[in-house]
Amino acid sequence: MNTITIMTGDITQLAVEAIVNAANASLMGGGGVDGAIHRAGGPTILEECRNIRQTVYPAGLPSGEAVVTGAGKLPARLVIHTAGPIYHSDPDPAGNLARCYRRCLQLAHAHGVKSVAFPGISTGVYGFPKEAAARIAIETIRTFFAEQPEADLSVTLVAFSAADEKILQGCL
Ligand code: AR6
Repeated sequence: MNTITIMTGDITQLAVEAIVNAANASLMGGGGVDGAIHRAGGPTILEECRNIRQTVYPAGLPSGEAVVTGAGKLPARLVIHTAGPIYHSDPDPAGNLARCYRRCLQLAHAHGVKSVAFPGISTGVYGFPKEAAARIAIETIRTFFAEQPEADLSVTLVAFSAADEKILQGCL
Protein backbone atom coordinates (compact mmCIF):
# COMPACT_ATOMS: atom_id res chain seq x y z
CA MET A 1 0.00 0.00 0.00
CA ASN A 2 1.16 3.57 -0.68
CA THR A 3 1.06 5.78 2.43
CA ILE A 4 2.04 9.26 3.63
CA THR A 5 3.10 9.75 7.28
CA ILE A 6 4.11 13.01 8.94
CA MET A 7 6.51 13.23 11.88
CA THR A 8 8.96 15.55 13.63
CA GLY A 9 12.58 14.48 13.97
CA ASP A 10 16.10 14.32 12.62
CA ILE A 11 15.94 12.66 9.20
CA THR A 12 19.50 11.33 9.53
CA GLN A 13 18.38 9.00 12.35
CA LEU A 14 15.43 7.38 10.57
CA ALA A 15 15.49 3.66 9.87
CA VAL A 16 13.95 3.95 6.41
CA GLU A 17 15.44 2.54 3.21
CA ALA A 18 16.11 5.93 1.63
CA ILE A 19 16.30 9.51 2.83
CA VAL A 20 16.14 12.56 0.61
CA ASN A 21 18.77 15.26 0.91
CA ALA A 22 17.85 18.90 0.24
CA ALA A 23 21.19 19.49 -1.47
CA ASN A 24 22.38 22.09 -3.97
CA ALA A 25 23.69 22.11 -7.53
CA SER A 26 27.29 21.50 -6.40
CA LEU A 27 26.44 18.24 -4.56
CA MET A 28 29.45 19.12 -2.38
CA GLY A 29 27.57 19.51 0.90
CA GLY A 30 26.47 22.61 2.77
CA GLY A 31 24.46 23.58 5.84
CA GLY A 32 21.02 22.56 7.05
CA VAL A 33 19.88 19.01 6.41
CA ASP A 34 22.62 18.57 3.76
CA GLY A 35 25.35 19.25 6.35
CA ALA A 36 23.66 16.96 8.88
CA ILE A 37 23.46 14.07 6.37
CA HIS A 38 27.13 14.34 5.36
CA ARG A 39 28.26 14.69 9.00
CA ALA A 40 26.28 11.68 10.18
CA GLY A 41 26.87 9.54 7.08
CA GLY A 42 30.61 10.04 6.79
CA PRO A 43 32.90 10.73 3.81
CA THR A 44 31.73 8.00 1.39
CA ILE A 45 28.61 9.99 0.50
CA LEU A 46 30.70 12.99 -0.58
CA GLU A 47 33.05 10.71 -2.55
CA GLU A 48 30.08 9.32 -4.49
CA CYS A 49 28.70 12.82 -5.06
CA ARG A 50 32.07 13.95 -6.40
CA ASN A 51 32.08 11.02 -8.79
CA ILE A 52 28.56 11.88 -10.01
CA ARG A 53 29.64 15.48 -10.62
CA GLN A 54 32.65 14.34 -12.65
CA THR A 55 30.81 11.75 -14.72
CA VAL A 56 27.15 12.80 -15.04
CA TYR A 57 26.71 16.45 -14.02
CA PRO A 58 29.97 18.38 -14.59
CA ALA A 59 28.01 21.66 -14.63
CA GLY A 60 26.09 20.80 -11.44
CA LEU A 61 22.77 19.17 -10.64
CA PRO A 62 19.93 21.18 -12.21
CA SER A 63 17.08 22.40 -9.98
CA GLY A 64 14.34 19.74 -9.98
CA GLU A 65 16.75 16.83 -10.67
CA ALA A 66 17.92 14.10 -8.26
CA VAL A 67 20.67 11.47 -7.96
CA VAL A 68 21.23 8.45 -5.72
CA THR A 69 24.22 7.51 -3.54
CA GLY A 70 24.80 5.03 -0.75
CA ALA A 71 24.16 6.23 2.79
CA GLY A 72 27.50 5.53 4.48
CA LYS A 73 27.05 5.15 8.23
CA LEU A 74 23.38 6.20 8.23
CA PRO A 75 20.66 3.69 9.12
CA ALA A 76 19.21 4.23 5.62
CA ARG A 77 20.52 2.29 2.61
CA LEU A 78 20.38 5.13 0.08
CA VAL A 79 20.45 8.92 -0.03
CA ILE A 80 18.55 10.63 -2.84
CA HIS A 81 20.09 14.07 -3.37
CA THR A 82 17.94 16.70 -5.00
CA ALA A 83 18.55 20.37 -5.74
CA GLY A 84 15.49 22.32 -4.68
CA PRO A 85 14.63 25.68 -6.27
CA ILE A 86 15.95 28.88 -4.67
CA TYR A 87 12.56 30.52 -4.13
CA HIS A 88 13.47 34.12 -4.94
CA SER A 89 15.59 33.47 -8.03
CA ASP A 90 14.34 30.24 -9.64
CA PRO A 91 12.29 30.90 -12.82
CA ASP A 92 9.70 28.26 -11.83
CA PRO A 93 9.97 27.52 -8.09
CA ALA A 94 6.65 25.66 -7.76
CA GLY A 95 7.23 23.55 -10.88
CA ASN A 96 10.78 22.70 -9.90
CA LEU A 97 9.82 21.82 -6.33
CA ALA A 98 7.20 19.41 -7.69
CA ARG A 99 9.83 17.98 -10.07
CA CYS A 100 12.16 17.37 -7.09
CA TYR A 101 9.55 15.30 -5.26
CA ARG A 102 8.57 13.45 -8.42
CA ARG A 103 12.16 12.58 -9.43
CA CYS A 104 12.97 11.40 -5.90
CA LEU A 105 9.88 9.17 -5.86
CA GLN A 106 10.73 7.78 -9.31
CA LEU A 107 14.31 7.02 -8.23
CA ALA A 108 13.15 5.42 -4.97
CA HIS A 109 10.74 3.21 -6.91
CA ALA A 110 13.38 2.36 -9.54
CA HIS A 111 15.76 1.25 -6.75
CA GLY A 112 13.17 -1.03 -5.18
CA VAL A 113 12.78 1.20 -2.14
CA LYS A 114 9.63 0.68 -0.06
CA SER A 115 10.20 3.43 2.55
CA VAL A 116 11.49 6.93 1.86
CA ALA A 117 11.69 10.05 4.05
CA PHE A 118 11.71 13.64 2.79
CA PRO A 119 12.76 16.84 4.56
CA GLY A 120 10.98 20.06 3.60
CA ILE A 121 12.96 20.61 0.39
CA SER A 122 13.76 24.33 -0.19
CA THR A 123 11.93 25.44 3.00
CA GLY A 124 15.11 26.44 4.89
CA VAL A 125 17.95 28.46 3.37
CA TYR A 126 16.23 28.41 -0.05
CA GLY A 127 13.25 30.37 1.33
CA PHE A 128 10.24 28.51 -0.13
CA PRO A 129 7.12 29.40 1.93
CA LYS A 130 6.41 26.37 4.08
CA GLU A 131 2.70 25.96 3.55
CA ALA A 132 2.92 26.29 -0.23
CA ALA A 133 5.82 23.81 -0.22
CA ALA A 134 3.83 21.35 1.91
CA ARG A 135 0.86 21.50 -0.48
CA ILE A 136 3.11 20.87 -3.50
CA ALA A 137 4.85 17.97 -1.72
CA ILE A 138 1.62 16.22 -0.77
CA GLU A 139 -0.09 16.83 -4.11
CA THR A 140 2.95 15.51 -6.03
CA ILE A 141 3.19 12.41 -3.84
CA ARG A 142 -0.52 11.70 -4.28
CA THR A 143 -0.24 12.08 -8.04
CA PHE A 144 2.68 9.64 -8.08
CA PHE A 145 0.69 7.16 -5.97
CA ALA A 146 -2.26 7.41 -8.37
CA GLU A 147 0.06 6.70 -11.31
CA GLN A 148 1.99 3.89 -9.53
CA PRO A 149 -0.55 2.10 -7.31
CA GLU A 150 1.75 -0.96 -7.20
CA ALA A 151 4.75 1.02 -5.86
CA ASP A 152 3.96 -0.03 -2.26
CA LEU A 153 5.82 3.02 -1.03
CA SER A 154 5.70 4.36 2.51
CA VAL A 155 6.56 8.08 2.36
CA THR A 156 7.45 9.96 5.54
CA LEU A 157 7.45 13.77 5.53
CA VAL A 158 9.88 14.86 8.24
CA ALA A 159 9.35 18.20 9.96
CA PHE A 160 12.18 19.67 12.01
CA SER A 161 9.92 21.48 14.51
CA ALA A 162 6.44 21.06 15.97
CA ALA A 163 5.32 24.19 14.11
CA ASP A 164 6.47 22.74 10.79
CA GLU A 165 4.73 19.44 11.56
CA LYS A 166 1.49 21.36 12.16
CA ILE A 167 1.77 23.00 8.75
CA LEU A 168 2.24 19.61 7.08
CA GLN A 169 -0.66 18.05 9.01
CA GLY A 170 -2.88 20.92 7.90
CA CYS A 171 -2.13 20.15 4.25
CA LEU A 172 -2.72 16.38 4.42
N1 AR6 B 1 16.21 16.56 9.72
C1 AR6 B 1 15.06 16.98 9.15
N2 AR6 B 1 14.86 18.22 8.67
C2 AR6 B 1 15.89 19.10 8.80
C3 AR6 B 1 17.14 18.76 9.38
C4 AR6 B 1 17.27 17.42 9.85
N3 AR6 B 1 18.41 17.00 10.42
N4 AR6 B 1 17.94 19.85 9.34
C5 AR6 B 1 17.23 20.84 8.76
N5 AR6 B 1 15.99 20.39 8.43
P1 AR6 B 1 17.68 23.43 4.38
P2 AR6 B 1 17.01 24.10 1.58
C6 AR6 B 1 14.88 21.10 7.75
O1 AR6 B 1 18.12 24.81 4.63
O2 AR6 B 1 16.09 25.17 2.01
C7 AR6 B 1 22.07 23.74 2.40
O3 AR6 B 1 23.17 24.52 2.78
C8 AR6 B 1 14.84 22.62 7.86
O4 AR6 B 1 14.19 23.01 9.06
O5 AR6 B 1 18.50 22.30 4.90
O6 AR6 B 1 16.56 23.15 0.50
C9 AR6 B 1 22.29 23.00 1.10
O7 AR6 B 1 23.64 22.64 0.91
C10 AR6 B 1 14.03 22.99 6.62
O8 AR6 B 1 12.63 22.91 6.89
O9 AR6 B 1 17.51 23.14 2.77
C11 AR6 B 1 21.82 23.99 0.09
O10 AR6 B 1 22.83 24.91 -0.27
C12 AR6 B 1 14.37 21.90 5.62
O11 AR6 B 1 15.05 20.87 6.36
C13 AR6 B 1 20.69 24.71 0.78
O12 AR6 B 1 20.96 24.59 2.17
C14 AR6 B 1 15.28 22.35 4.48
O13 AR6 B 1 16.20 23.31 4.95
C15 AR6 B 1 19.36 24.07 0.51
O14 AR6 B 1 18.34 24.80 1.11
